Amino acid sequence: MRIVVLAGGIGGARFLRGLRSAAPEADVTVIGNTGDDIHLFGLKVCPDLDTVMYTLGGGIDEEQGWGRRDESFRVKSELAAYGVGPEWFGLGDRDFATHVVRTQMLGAGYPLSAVTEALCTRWNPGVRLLPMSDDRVETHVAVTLDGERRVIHFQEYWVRLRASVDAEAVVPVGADEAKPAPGVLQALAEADVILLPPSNPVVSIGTILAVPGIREAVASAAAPVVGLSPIVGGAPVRGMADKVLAAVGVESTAAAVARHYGAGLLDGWLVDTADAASAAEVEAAGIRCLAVPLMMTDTGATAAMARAALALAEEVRA
Ligand code: FO1
Repeated sequence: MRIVVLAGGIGGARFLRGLRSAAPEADVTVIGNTGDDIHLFGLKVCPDLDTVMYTLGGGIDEEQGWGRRDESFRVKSELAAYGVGPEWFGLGDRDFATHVVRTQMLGAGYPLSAVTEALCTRWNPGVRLLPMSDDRVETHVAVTLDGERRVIHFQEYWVRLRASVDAEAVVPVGADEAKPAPGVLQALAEADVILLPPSNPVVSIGTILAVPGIREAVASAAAPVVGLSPIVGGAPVRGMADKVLAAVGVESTAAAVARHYGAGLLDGWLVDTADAASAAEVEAAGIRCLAVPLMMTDTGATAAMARAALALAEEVRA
């Protein structure tokens, strides 16, 4: 079975771990968000691709969900001693090596998709990890700080400000001109199932869908498309998705997120049992909806979510 998953960072990566456990024989292609990418200290950092790669490859810091396990921050403090920041972004020594290799290969002319494939030969994630695009796309967020309207990088909004101010607009800069990376459209066309994990619907999956051709390829794919709600009981399970949902005028409820994706994209939607009452509203929007536990507390619980998504895909295919 060929499964294609559109994934952001921590939520996407943990879901993929459950999926691999639920369907070990499946051929899984991951289309990763690169809108969170940032250039720091002359290096290209791809947080979501790395989070998927490290999580599936066994190198992730399990507790925080991003960055390397057993990490140290000597390079960062040496840079700070030179007055070179930003200090608010935690790049560790082990992680630095990944960005050095990536930047070196990009500088030598390799596209990000080839670089990602090369990095994955070390980590063996057990999936084919594709960036959504080889072209530069950067998510920016419009905010008002000290009475002044500013547009800042998504990482500054997320990490430095901890989404503490309203996101007035979210813009995937460069997405309009970006092309899907090699293999992306083909994987979607040949998929047996397409899954949208409980990743951020705006800045993760929304950014992937903003690359011209990808939304159309998902919507027109022969495969059933099933998503899992990142909102449980009216709040994001993790992160600050409510802030960026508000920026696009979407309420933070499981049903509102399903309607945001729409019946043109989604065939099936899983909500948490806490939101079982909203299933009728989702079905009224033309999307088959079931309520199952959606807390990724461990790989067993996450594998059960993946099995439920695959079963729903079979049901809507019939
Ligand atoms: N998240 C944080 O909350 N603080 C950090 O300092 C931080 C650093 C970081 C470095 C590399 C990396 O791959 C991810 C990192 N993240 C950090 C996670 C990242 O900001 C986001 O969670 C994602 O971009 C959203 O998916």
